[in-house]
Amino acid sequence: MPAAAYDENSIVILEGLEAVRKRPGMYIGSTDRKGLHHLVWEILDNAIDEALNGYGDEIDITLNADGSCTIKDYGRGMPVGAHKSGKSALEVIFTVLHAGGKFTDSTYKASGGLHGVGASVVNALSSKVVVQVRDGKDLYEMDFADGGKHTGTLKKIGKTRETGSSVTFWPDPKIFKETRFSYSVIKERVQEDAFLLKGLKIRLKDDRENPKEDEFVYEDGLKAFVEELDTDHEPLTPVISFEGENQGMKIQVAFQYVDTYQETLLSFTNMVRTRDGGSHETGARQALTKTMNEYARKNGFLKEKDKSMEGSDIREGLTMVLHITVPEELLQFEGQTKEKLGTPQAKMAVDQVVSEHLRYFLEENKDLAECLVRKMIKAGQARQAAREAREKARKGKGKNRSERIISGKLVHAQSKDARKKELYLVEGDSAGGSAKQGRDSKYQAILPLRGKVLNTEHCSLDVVEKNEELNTIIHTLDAGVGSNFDAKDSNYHKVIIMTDADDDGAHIQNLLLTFFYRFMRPLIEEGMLYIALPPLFRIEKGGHEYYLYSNEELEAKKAELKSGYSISRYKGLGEMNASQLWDTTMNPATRTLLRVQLDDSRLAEKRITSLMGERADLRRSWIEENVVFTLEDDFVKEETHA
Ligand code: 28G
Repeated sequence: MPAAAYDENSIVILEGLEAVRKRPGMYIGSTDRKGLHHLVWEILDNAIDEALNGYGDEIDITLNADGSCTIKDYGRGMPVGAHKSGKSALEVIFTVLHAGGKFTDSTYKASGGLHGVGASVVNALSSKVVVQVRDGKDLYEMDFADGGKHTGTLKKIGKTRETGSSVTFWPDPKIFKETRFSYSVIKERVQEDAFLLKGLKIRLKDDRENPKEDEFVYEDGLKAFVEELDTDHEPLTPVISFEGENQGMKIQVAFQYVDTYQETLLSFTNMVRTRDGGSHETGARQALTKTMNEYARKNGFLKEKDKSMEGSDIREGLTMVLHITVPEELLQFEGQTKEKLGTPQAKMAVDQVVSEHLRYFLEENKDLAECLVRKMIKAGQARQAAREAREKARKGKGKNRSERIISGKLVHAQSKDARKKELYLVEGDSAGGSAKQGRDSKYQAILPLRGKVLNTEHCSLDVVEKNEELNTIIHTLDAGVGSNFDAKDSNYHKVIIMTDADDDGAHIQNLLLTFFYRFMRPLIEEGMLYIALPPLFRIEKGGHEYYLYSNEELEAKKAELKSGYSISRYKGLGEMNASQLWDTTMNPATRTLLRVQLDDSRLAEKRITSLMGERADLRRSWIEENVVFTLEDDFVKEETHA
C-alpha cells in the first residue's frame, strides 16, 4: 500500500479517537463513576462475546494495585495477523472507532460475534492500554498510550500454551473525575452476567489496599439467580423455570413464591438489565394474571359471581427473573436512561411462552396450584378488607384527619396541601424542639423520635403496627402500610429523616430505611423519602459564619480564609439553635437533601436482610459501610427545590 494512502488513513483514525475524547459522554454516557465503569463493561462485553461464541468459558478481572484493570479471556485470541491495510486486526480493534459504538446503541450484544466494539473507545479514554494475545504458541503484546495517540508495535514477548486475550487499561485522569474502580459495582454486574450465562466462570480479584476475590459460576443459570435472591426467605414453591422461542426471540424465565408480600421482578434484555421494565415485563405479568385466573375459574376456586384476582394479589411473594434475547432489528429501548424495553412484539412473545408453560405446570402440579390460588385469593381478600377499613376510618375523621389518631408528639403543619407538606422525622427531643421553633410552620411538620427505632427486618406487619414509634409514623402519613400502602394518599409528599451526623444517627437512618423499604416501599419508589444533611462544622471569621458539610469543604474553606477564624464542630443537631438549624438544614432554599433511591432493589434487599439480622457485628459493619455507600450509590441530591 502506498505510504500516502496509509497516512491519510491514520489521520482519519486519529480524528476518530480524538472525537471520543472531545465528547466522551456520547460514547460512555458520562465521565463520572458510571462512565468510568463503562470502560470495564466495554472490554468485559467483548470477553463475554467470545465466550458466547463458544470459545472459552472463563474470564478473569483484576483491579491492579497501580489503578489499572485487567480483563482476561480464554478464547481464540484477537487476530494478530496482518490485515490488508497493513495493520493487524488487533490494532484495528483498538484504533478504529466502530460505527455502532455509540452509547445508546448496545444492540450489538444481540448479534453475538460483532467483536471489538468499544475497545477503541476504551483506548481513547485511557492513558495507557496493554493488550496481550495468546495463540497456543506465542505470547504477543501491543501497547497504546495517551488515548491512542501513541501506538506501539505488536511484539512477540514469550511462549504460551494458552489461548485468549487480555486487556489492561489505565483510565485517563484527564478525562474522568474519578479513576478508582469500585469492586462492589463490578462484582454486582459480574455476578449478574454469570447468572445469565449458564456455566460461564468469572473470577474477580482486587489487588489494591484491601485484597479480595470472588468467583461466580452457576450451572443452573436463572434458577440459581432466583435462589440467590430468595436466600433469606422461606420458599412456598420450588423454583420453576422454563424457556421458549417466539418470533425469533428467546425467552428465559425462573420464578418462585416466598413467604413475603413483596414482588421482585428483575428483567434483562440481551444480558442487559432493564431496570425500568418494558414490554417483556408487561407480557410476563399479563400471562401470570390471565393464566392464574383461568386456572382458578376452571377448577372452581373462583365462582362465577367472584371477581377475578388482581395482578398484585397474584404477584404477592413472587420472585421472578426474566431474560429475553431480541434480535438486533427488533430491538428498541425507551425512557431517559434507555433501560426500558420498547419492542412491542416482546409483550406477546413473553405472554405466549409464559402462559403456555405456566398452564402446563399448573396442570402437572395440581396440589401446589391449589395452594397458590388459595394464597392469592386470600391476598385479595386482605387487600379488600384493609381498603374498606381505611375508607371507614377516613370517613369518621374530621377535616384534620391525622390529629385524632396521633398522640401529642406530632407538631403539625398548617397547610392542607399534602403535596407541599414535609414531615421531618427527628432524632431526639432536644433537636425536635429546635426543629419545631426553626421550621416553616406552614409546610413543615415535626415528629420527634424517642428512643430506639425497632429493627423491622424480621418483623411481621402486626408487630410493626404494635410498635408505638412506627405506628405513629404510619398514622401520621395515613396512607396505609404494607401491601395497602398508597403513596398518593400520604399526608406528606416529602418525608425527611433528620438525625445527628454520627454512628447513632446513621443507625437510626438505617432502621428507618429498613422500615420504609419493607413496609412503605412505594414512598421510596416515588422519590418521596429524603435524608437531611446537617453541617459538620461551623467556621466564623470577622462576623461571617460558614457551614461546612464535609471534611473536604472544611479544608477548602480553611485554605480560603487563611487565618483568624474559629471552627466549631457540631456533634449533634441539638447543638444548633433554632435559627441555625433552619439556615443549615431545613430552609428549602439553602438546605441539601439526599433523596433515597433504590439503586438496585435486589442489592438493597439482600443488604438489609443479611446485615440487619441478628448479628450485632455484621450490623455494625453495615452501618459503617453504609455511610459511605449512602452518599455514593443510593442517594442523589435533590434536584431543585422551589
Ligand atoms: C480480554 C478482554 C476482551 C476477543 C476475539 C477473537 C477474535 C476476534 C476478538 O476477531 C475480528 C471480525 C470477524 C473475523 C475471531 C479470533 C475469529 C478468529 C477472533 C476480547 C475477525 C475480531 N479468531 N477475542 N476478536 N474478527 N476478546 N476480550 O476482546 O471476522 S476480541
